Amino acid sequence: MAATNTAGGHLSAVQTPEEQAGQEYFDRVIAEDSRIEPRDWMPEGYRKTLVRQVSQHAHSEIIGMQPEANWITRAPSLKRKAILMAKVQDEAGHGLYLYSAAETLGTPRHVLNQQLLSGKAKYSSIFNYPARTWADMGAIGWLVDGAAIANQVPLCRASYGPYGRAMVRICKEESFHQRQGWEILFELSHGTPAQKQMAQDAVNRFYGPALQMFGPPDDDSPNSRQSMAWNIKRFSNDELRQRFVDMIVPQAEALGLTLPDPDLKWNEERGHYDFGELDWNEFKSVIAGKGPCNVQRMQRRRQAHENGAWVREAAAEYARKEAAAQQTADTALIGA
Ligand code: BYC
Repeated sequence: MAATNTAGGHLSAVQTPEEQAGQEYFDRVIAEDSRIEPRDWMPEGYRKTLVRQVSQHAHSEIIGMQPEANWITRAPSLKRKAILMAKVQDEAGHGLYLYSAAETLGTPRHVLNQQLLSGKAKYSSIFNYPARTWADMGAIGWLVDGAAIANQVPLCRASYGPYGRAMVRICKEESFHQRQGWEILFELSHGTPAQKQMAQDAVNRFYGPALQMFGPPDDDSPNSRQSMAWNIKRFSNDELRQRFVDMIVPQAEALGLTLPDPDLKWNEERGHYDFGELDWNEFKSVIAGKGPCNVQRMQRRRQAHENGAWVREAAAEYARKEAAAQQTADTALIGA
């Protein structure tokens, strides 16, 4: 009969001596709050959870390029265009670090990619909303990247080494992204009344979906408990959401903008801001594929994948030729 240990690992009666030793090492590393590395033994559930979370995160970065790429050609100045292009390129980089981290767990990149293209794998709900105006670039930077930072800074300490290390670099770049969003909104909110209104509209549209990025409420989050026991997640979805709300309320005041929640108010007793219930039916519908842009986002991704086929073929052919040339050189060396 299988039993579960404190770290959520599986102490099965049928474990081989090697597996038992691996399990003991794993449990010790988790208890010491240290790191598991790719060659270490790990429970299947731990590996699966990480592949799921890390690859979904990678897919989010890649799909997340679309709403902003949509504004590169319409950015209001050369400087803004250059900054936005750099940001979108950073998202591609984040996707690559994360796919690489996921690959160290044994699932090849093309399989992960296939899971995205077939619609089997999820990506963040937030990227299924349209970016309607230039102010949305500000709201995405400030709120979406802000939420991403609040969620991802604790992931720098995730127990799986390659994931935690990838997150360190990602978080550094995300803080620049958030600053650029803040700056766009600050300029608009201190511009003409029409510009200020445009900034307010963008914040009104992105506030709720940004808060939903942290995932469902804790009592409706099937994965949190185990992920926290394994030191993958350090805080629950609701804890991080609260932390984010507490952070953005004074920032909104500094921007001269309001957050669209009549229930938002300081709670002296809790030492936190109270905030209203989010629309969880909308959240469920978006992650079920029925958000405003799900179909468009997936169509674009599939099209981009097909358009990139010649690059993959050329790279594979180049690698084949290099390997053949190397083999010829090695043979010549042996013969000499
Ligand atoms: N959207 O048990 P739960 C970025 C799913 S990229 C869609 O709480 P977990 C950025 C969840 O996957 C932002 N699905 O799950 C990029 C699970 O379904 P499955 C992405 C969501 O894993 C470009 C089910 O709901 N960030 O920041 O413990 C430009 C139950 O949830 C969402 C990351 O991926 C959602 N919002 O916690 C700018 C960070 N929320 O898989 C910015 C890493 C939940 O069981 N990921 N689901 O079928 C995490 O921290 C965690 O995976 C989550 C969810 C907090 C997201």
